[in-house]
Amino acid sequence: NMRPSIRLSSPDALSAILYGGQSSGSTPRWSIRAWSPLDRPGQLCYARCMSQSASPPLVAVLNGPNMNMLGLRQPHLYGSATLDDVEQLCAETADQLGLAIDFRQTNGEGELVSWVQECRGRAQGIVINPAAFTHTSVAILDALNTFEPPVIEVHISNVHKREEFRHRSYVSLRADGVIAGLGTQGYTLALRRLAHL
Ligand code: DHK
Repeated sequence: NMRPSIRLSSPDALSAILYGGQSSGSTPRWSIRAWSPLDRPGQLCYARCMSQSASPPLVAVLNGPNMNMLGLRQPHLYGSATLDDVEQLCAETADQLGLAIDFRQTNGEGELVSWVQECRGRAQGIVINPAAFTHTSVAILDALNTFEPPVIEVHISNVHKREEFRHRSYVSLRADGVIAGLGTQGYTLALRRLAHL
């Protein structure tokens, strides 16, 4: 039962192996398997293979107030990377994972609520850093509760190591996962998690 393999590279960072087997006649039977190089070795992602021809799953990466000041604001807490740097990091990671992202920032609570509502039926996941609204906004929690796919809450700083009022998160009542204190890497880890769900 010979199983020769041919490695193909495709433009969207997926690789594939063609398996050829001899059927009873002389016509080879071929099957194609694809996986993302970022997945654990040997893990085959048939779902991604199936979706190769369709558009990649969309993840919204939403940022709340003052995140536009990243790189300038309290660098001892938030680091020196700017929000543009974070967007680029997310875009690179999404590309590797076969995801598309819609990366946004707003200082307005209502706008963030509207963006979450717009994700319904459009995005397959949300990564959200609601910033200060995390600790105050029932409206953002309610909006997230209208969205069924996975939601990951991200905070650059470790909010639990900071003031008491930052220890409470309304968004955590909805989030499927919470990442805090891992710096801007938290965003890429959230994308990785969504790619596996
Ligand atoms: C960002 C903010 O702006 C704060 O209001 C949050 C969060 C923490 C962060 O760590 O990314 O309390």
